[in-house]
Amino acid sequence: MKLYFVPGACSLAVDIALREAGIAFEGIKVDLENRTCADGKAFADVSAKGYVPVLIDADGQKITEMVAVLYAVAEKSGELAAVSPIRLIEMLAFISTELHRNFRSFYRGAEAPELERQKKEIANRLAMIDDLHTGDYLLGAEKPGVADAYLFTILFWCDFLQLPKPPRLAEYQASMAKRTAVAEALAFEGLGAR
Ligand SMILES: N[C@@H](CCC(=O)N[C@@H](CS)C(=O)NCC(=O)O)C(=O)O
Repeated sequence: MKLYFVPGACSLAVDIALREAGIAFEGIKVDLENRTCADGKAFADVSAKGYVPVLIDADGQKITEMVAVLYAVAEKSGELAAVSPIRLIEMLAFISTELHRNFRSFYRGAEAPELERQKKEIANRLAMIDDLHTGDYLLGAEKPGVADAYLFTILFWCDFLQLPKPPRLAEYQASMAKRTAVAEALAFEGLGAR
């Protein structure tokens, strides 16, 4: 299995999820500026869409889009036996199409009023997840799954951009950061723990 990733990008969630699931993979770094990959390929040949993550599974199947990639990891890890697939897709879609999308403006040179609008939406959406989050991990699971890896990545971006987080989610993030899989993924991508 291969994962094309950009350090600290949304692909970090897949990196964490694969490690958490104990699924062996080769991580291939993508240089977005030069559109090249560490395996010598042109990024355009790996991803016609021009973004990470790209997961090549054990059968050589290419999977893109966060929801599909993380769902595929959940399927392979056996997580679907422990959580409702519908609830998992619901959570992944919320993080992907609502929260993740809110961060785009910060990387695309948006003006201050637009950034303020996005900050408010991020705060509202994190508060919604905080309300739903009652146990140690999302969806009432006993161990972290793919949605946790995605939420951790979003909280990591909040730190990077100095955005506030609900206190309980900050505690959740701190406890996730202590996990071996998370520490290994951060170290592999050359990112310090926050
Ligand atoms: N719809 C895509 C979005 C993925 C995405 O936003 N990837 C970003 C990193 S977080 C990226 O690779 N951007 C490439 C670029 O900005 O050139 C998905 O869900 O996978």
